[in-house]
Amino acid sequence: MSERKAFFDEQGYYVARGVYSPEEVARLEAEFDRVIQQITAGGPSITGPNSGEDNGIISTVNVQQYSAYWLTHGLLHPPFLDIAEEFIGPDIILQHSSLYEKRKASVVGPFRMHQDWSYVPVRDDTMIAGMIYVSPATEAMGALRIYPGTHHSRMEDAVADDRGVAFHEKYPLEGSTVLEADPGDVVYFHYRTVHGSTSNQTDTPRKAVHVRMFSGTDCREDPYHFCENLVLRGWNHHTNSANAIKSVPRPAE
Ligand SMILES: O=C(O)CCC(=O)C(=O)O
Repeated sequence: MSERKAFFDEQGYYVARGVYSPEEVARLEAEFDRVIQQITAGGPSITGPNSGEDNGIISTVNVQQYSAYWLTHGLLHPPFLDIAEEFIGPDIILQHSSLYEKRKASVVGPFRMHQDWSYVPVRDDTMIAGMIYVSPATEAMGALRIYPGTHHSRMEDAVADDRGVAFHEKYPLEGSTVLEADPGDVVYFHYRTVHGSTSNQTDTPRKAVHVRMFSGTDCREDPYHFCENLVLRGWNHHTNSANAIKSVPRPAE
């Protein structure tokens, strides 16, 4: 087992430095900015989940539905997938990606501590995120924060909203480990790793794309939950002629 894999298995995260070259980051950032322009053209109300003027977040899911360069040179970038493969094996399926631009704001949060598993549970818990940075992410800019080693169990109430009062008392934003990063770095973390982030206190936007991936031998607990189901590497062992269609109709109740 590689040292990287041993670290990831024990700590639930890994910060990979310089996965993308400065030239690649420049193009990825330009296309990131174009996405932001496109989704804000009609005003902030058309932007995606977690967006809000008060929390400084502009977001959308699925950057690969906007930009071919992000698909071919971001998500399919061989060094990016080589590291993911060390963690979840040779069959890598895209659940979805999330683009977040975090601008200056003064709210607490905007991502209170949580685990991701309850939002997209998969049977064998192979889901990870690879968070690709195309800007710097310092503590003041609201870099990702985690509690190392918390991925060993699914915790109930580990959600970012007010349902998990006891959880938020146990895992406050203060006291967590800040994972600062440079453009081109990737922060990988397991979907049970407790994570969150504060708002950006600076005038420099923090720009990142989270790529959520699971093993092709694993499968979603809820087959009706939205999923790109795109094979980034290897094989999807659970695709069949019924679920290969993009939108699976929910049966009538
Ligand atoms: O981008 C961040 O700072 C955190 C995002 C997050 O926690 C999430 O998408 O689950």
